[in-house]
Amino acid sequence: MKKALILGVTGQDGAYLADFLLKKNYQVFGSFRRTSHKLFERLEAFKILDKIDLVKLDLTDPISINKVIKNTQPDEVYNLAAQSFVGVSFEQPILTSEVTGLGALRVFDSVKEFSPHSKVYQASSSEMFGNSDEIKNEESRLFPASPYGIAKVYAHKTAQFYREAYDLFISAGILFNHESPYRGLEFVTRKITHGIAEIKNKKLDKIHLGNIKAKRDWGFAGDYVKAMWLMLQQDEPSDYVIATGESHSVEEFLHESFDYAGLGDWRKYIEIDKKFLRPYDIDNLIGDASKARRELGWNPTIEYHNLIKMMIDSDMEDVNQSKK
Ligand code: GDR
Repeated sequence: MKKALILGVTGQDGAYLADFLLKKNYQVFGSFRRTSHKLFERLEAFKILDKIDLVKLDLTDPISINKVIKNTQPDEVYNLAAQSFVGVSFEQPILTSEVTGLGALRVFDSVKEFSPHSKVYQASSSEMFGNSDEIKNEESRLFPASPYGIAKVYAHKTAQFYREAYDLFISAGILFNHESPYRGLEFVTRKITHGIAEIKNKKLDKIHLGNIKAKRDWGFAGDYVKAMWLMLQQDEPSDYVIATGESHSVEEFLHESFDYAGLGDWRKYIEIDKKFLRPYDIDNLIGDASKARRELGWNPTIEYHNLIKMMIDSDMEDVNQSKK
């Protein structure tokens, strides 16, 4: 039985990936960090909490990382742990660099010292590219536009360096935005779909948003975790862009979501609130996943329109259930 260690198993991607690997018969170790909010709700929703070997680990604490890597000796390590909210990174740039940037270095170094046979997946991000009109691929220039993006570039470059210098198998997936019914409520897609369900049920009057002109390449998280796994099944490590190849603005997302929910004109329900505007934002991101299609045989199965339907249907069901 293969052993996988998922760092950050309590997040959206952690839950989808754990479910995927359990179905492939892996023994799954999942790391979590002590926090005050509901930690395991996604794993409970997937009904896999009791199937995962939970281990306590904090990316700021190398002793905890070394202990877990040494004791588990995983075949595959997935580094999904991060301070992953771009907006927060402007307010907490040092914490973001510590966790998202240096945290990755600590993981790679721990693997080098204690489990060099492990194959490692590093969660790199489209946020590393910053602003420019070109469609991004693995060779595109990195010009990050947030403390989060800068920390991800540091981790990405460190992954490439450890791969070359120490001959480790480290692959980096440059993932564009990926959403699902399990997306955190602070991210814009889920904030909208969850807000719509609450508006329909008269629990909310308006959704407060920031820059609704921004465009993103939105895919389905369930498809994207499969790409992570495929990267570690190759003979050689590499970098891969994972994206759908089309982008839509937050405005378009609003239009389509409110339309599908039968609420009519979205403008009646949206208020722009300065609080949600970032000091600097990326206007548009589109990825070219040709390399992943060619080398991994990866393809997204759920596109934008169906993603919106899936998220709204799920949020409507949750709100209706909480009424019972
Ligand atoms: P992003 O996702 O920053 O692209 O990073 P997010 O959903 O937070 O923002 C997308 C775009 O929507 C605009 N926006 C708002 N965003 C939020 N969160 N809340 C709002 O109220 C709001 N109004 C407008 C943003 O300004 C932005 O332009 C995500 C994260 O998952 C990262 O961890 C990951 O690396 C990248 O995707 C790929």
